[in-house]
Amino acid sequence: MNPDLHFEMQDHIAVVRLNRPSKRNALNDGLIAALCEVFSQFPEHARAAVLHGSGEHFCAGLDLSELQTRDAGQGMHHSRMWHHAFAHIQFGKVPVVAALQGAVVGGGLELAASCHIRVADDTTFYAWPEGSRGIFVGGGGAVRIPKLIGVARMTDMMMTGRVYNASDGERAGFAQYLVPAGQAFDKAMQLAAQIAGNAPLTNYALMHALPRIAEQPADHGFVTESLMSSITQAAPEAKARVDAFLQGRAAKVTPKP
Ligand code: 1HE
Repeated sequence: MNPDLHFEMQDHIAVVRLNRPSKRNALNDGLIAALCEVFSQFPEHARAAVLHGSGEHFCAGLDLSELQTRDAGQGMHHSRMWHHAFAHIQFGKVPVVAALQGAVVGGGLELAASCHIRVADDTTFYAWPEGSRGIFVGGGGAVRIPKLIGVARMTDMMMTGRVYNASDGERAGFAQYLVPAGQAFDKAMQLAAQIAGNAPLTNYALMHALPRIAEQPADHGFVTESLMSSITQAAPEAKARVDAFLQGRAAKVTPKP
C-alpha cells in the first residue's frame, strides 16, 4: 500500500485518508493509482465510506511538480487516469462521504465532487487555481462541478480566481453540511453509519441510477425510474421495512427542531 494513502475498516465503514500533509495532500500519479485501487477493492462487508485528509488541508489538487514533464498526449492519458480513478469513487460499491477542511482546491475539489456527500468544517475554502496557472480542469470537474454550483459560478471562479469560504461554499452547493472547525470527520462518520443502515438496493439506486436518470431525456428517465422503483420495492428488505412502519415499529418522519 502507498504510504500516502491510509485505509482501514471501522465496522462497516471504509475509512480512506489522504496522508501527504507535507505537500497538502497534493495528488501525484501514485496517489491517484492508490485511490483507484482502494476504492475498487473494498471488502464485502463495507456499506459506506468516508474520505478525508491528514493535516490542515483536505487537498491542494494536482501535484504541480509532475505537470512540468507532460506533453499534450501524456496530459490526455493523465486526465483519463483521474477519470478512471474517480469513477471508482462515484460509481463504486458504496456511498462515499467526504470530510473537508482547509484547502479544497483544483483537483482536490474534483476529488471531493466525485463523492456523494460533502461535509465541510469552518476552515474550508474552495478555489480553482487552474485559472491562474494557465491550465484547465482535468479530473472530471467540468462535468461534476456545474452540477453542484452551476456553470456561471465555476466560470467566475476560474476566470477571476475567486475563493469561496466555508459558508459561501455551502450556500453555493459545494457542501451539504457545514460544521465547526475540526468536526467534519466525526460528522462524516455519523452520516456514513446512517447510510450503512439503508437497504443496499436503495443506496445502489441513489449512486448508480439517480445521476444517470437525471441526465436522460425525461421520457427515458421516467422509464428508468420505474424500473429502479419496481426492483427496490420487490426486495424482501423493502417489504420488511414497510411492514415495520405499518406495525408501528419503525421511526416516523419528525419535524426538524
Ligand atoms: C504542492 C502543491 C501542489 C502545495 N503541487 N506541491 N493546486 C494549486 O495550485 C494549489 C497550490 N497550493 C496552494 O495554494 C497552497 O499550498 C495551499 C493553499 C494548498 C496550502 O498553503 P500552505 O501555506 O499551507 O502550504 P505551502 O507552504 O504553500 O505548501 C507546503 C508544501 O506543499 C510546499 O512544498 P515545500 O517542499 O516547499 O514544503 C508546496 O510546494 C507543496 N504543495 N500544493 C505540488 N498542488 C487533473 S487536473 C487538476 C488541476 C489542478 O489541480 S491545478 C491546481 C493545483
